[in-house]
Amino acid sequence: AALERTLVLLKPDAVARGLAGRIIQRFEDAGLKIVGTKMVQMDADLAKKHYFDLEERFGPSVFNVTATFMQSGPVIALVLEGVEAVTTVRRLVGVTFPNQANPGTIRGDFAHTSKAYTEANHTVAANLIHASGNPEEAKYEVELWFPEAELFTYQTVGEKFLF
Ligand code: YYY
Repeated sequence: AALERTLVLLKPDAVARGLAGRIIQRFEDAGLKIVGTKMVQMDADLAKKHYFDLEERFGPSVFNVTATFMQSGPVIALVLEGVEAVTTVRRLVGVTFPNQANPGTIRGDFAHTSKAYTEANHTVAANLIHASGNPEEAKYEVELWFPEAELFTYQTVGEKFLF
């Protein structure tokens, strides 16, 4: 079981709805460690780099509306560290479309519809959260969002006193 880092974004809907604290609480409760965080207004360039494969996966309208949605307000970016952090975070987040996400997941509990933001005839899932899909994606995304100087090494109380 490997120690991993993963990128999480609290999307504009999560920030605007005042859910940041409660969502971050879930990650902390699960034992994940925050090793970087900041608030960011995304621009088109960052949206393109972050979602570089979305257009080829789903077509230009999915990419365009997602990029527009992601720039509609500030996001809160986090790098979380933990044992198998990438899959652990994905399980806490739930599947892409909130109306299919299980109860107990962030998307299942805090969003009930995937139809929240429509543009150019495509409706994007305003699904509160982005989380890296696999370790390669996590490496790319952590490097894209956080220079080394913005990532921190420290011991949690558990690491200091319990393990
Ligand atoms: O990793 P995850 O966010 O669950 O989904 P991805 O397949 O990476 O797609 C990224 C993002 O694009 C998704 O969160 C919503 C949006 N999207 C969409 O609105 N409609 C689709 N059919 C596919 C993706």
